[in-house]
Amino acid sequence: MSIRYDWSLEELQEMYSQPLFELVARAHQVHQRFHPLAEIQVCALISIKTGGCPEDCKYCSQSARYQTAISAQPMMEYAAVLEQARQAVEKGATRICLGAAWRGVRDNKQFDAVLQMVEGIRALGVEVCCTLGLLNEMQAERLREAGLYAYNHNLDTSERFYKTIITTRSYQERLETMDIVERAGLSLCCGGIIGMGEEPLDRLQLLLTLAQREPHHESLPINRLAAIPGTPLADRPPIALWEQLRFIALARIVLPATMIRLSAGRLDLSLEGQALCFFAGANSIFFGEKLLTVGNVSIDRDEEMFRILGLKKQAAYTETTSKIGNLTRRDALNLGQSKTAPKKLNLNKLSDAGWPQSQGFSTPSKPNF
Ligand code: SAM
Ligand code: DTB
Ligand code: SF4
Repeated sequence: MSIRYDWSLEELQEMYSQPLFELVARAHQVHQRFHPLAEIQVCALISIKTGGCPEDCKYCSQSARYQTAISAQPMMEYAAVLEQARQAVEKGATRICLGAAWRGVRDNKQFDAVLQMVEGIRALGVEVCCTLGLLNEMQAERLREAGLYAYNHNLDTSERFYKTIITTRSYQERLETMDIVERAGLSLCCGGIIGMGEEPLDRLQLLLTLAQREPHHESLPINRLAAIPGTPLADRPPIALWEQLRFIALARIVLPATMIRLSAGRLDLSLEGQALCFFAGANSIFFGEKLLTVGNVSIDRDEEMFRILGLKKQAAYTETTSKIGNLTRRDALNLGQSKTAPKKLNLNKLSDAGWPQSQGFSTPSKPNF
């Protein structure tokens, strides 16, 4: 069972169209091989600069172009951010993500303030992540020097569908920022939104774009669209759990070592629905009553879910117990390297126990595309 970078769209289509249990069974085998099954990474979000964003992302409550309940707020003060982070850590979060409603980072006092926040939160002993929009090399370097561990920058969907959702920046600009993040030695968190009206093919194309990057990135957030009143996507119907499950399972198969985060939209899922998502390969969540601007599952309910399912919160910077050949998951993803361009892995070193496909999983003769 090795990490592959040469997946084709046809292979993804075939797997996606398998009977659900066959797809999920295969994903679960991969999950078991690469991750401790009972461990869930717990992250917390802090919206340090909310609202008033110049971008036109059709899903977002924070775009100044749409009449939503969110208005532009001043940037949060250092002390308030640190206090929120401290409380989240006390409740078990091991990664704190700071979000700003910016098109991108500018070299100004606000960025200096973000660097201070990163330093302060890093000193709490947890992983710090930022999502601040587009970024240049110098800014990525300064973030890393301040102690930043990860940077979230989502592709959101396929390049084709992206153009119908965002017109103020290109897919190519997003890809360039992703490269800058990785070249600076930061861990890349990149995922998307499902349920915006895209075709399954768009979701597959997003996965293919990510799975063909070498080495694979560390973390894939999967957001169910939070349909925000006032945005152009306000009336989108919720996506079926079955579509989400297929997407998670496929992501687990093509990005075996990557963390998969059940991000926006957990409030729409029952405990049983979430359990299925974890079984199919999800292994991270956002903890806390609020995401950036919308509500999230209460901590009490999440604690109850952890208890019922026997889940444990993953420690920060954890080397998972599963080994990939003689490499740890983090080695395999080439994490923790700094400054230099990501080095290519010698995959011949990885043990190959054979893909589950050799175990008789059938694929339907006619994929549903
Ligand atoms: N402004 C920065 C950017 O766009 O990269 C960072 C913040 S932005 C809110 C981070 C991510 O949140 C987006 O890329 C999108 O995937 C997700 N997101 C925003 N609004 C959402 C919504 N209504 N439903 C689901 N996900 C959403
Ligand atoms: C990500 O992919 N999801 C998080 C995090 N990265 C920044 C944000 C979810 C936002 C949900 C909508 C809101 O709260 O406004
Ligand atoms: Fe701005 Fe980010 Fe929202 Fe787009 S997703 S409008 S860039 S805050």
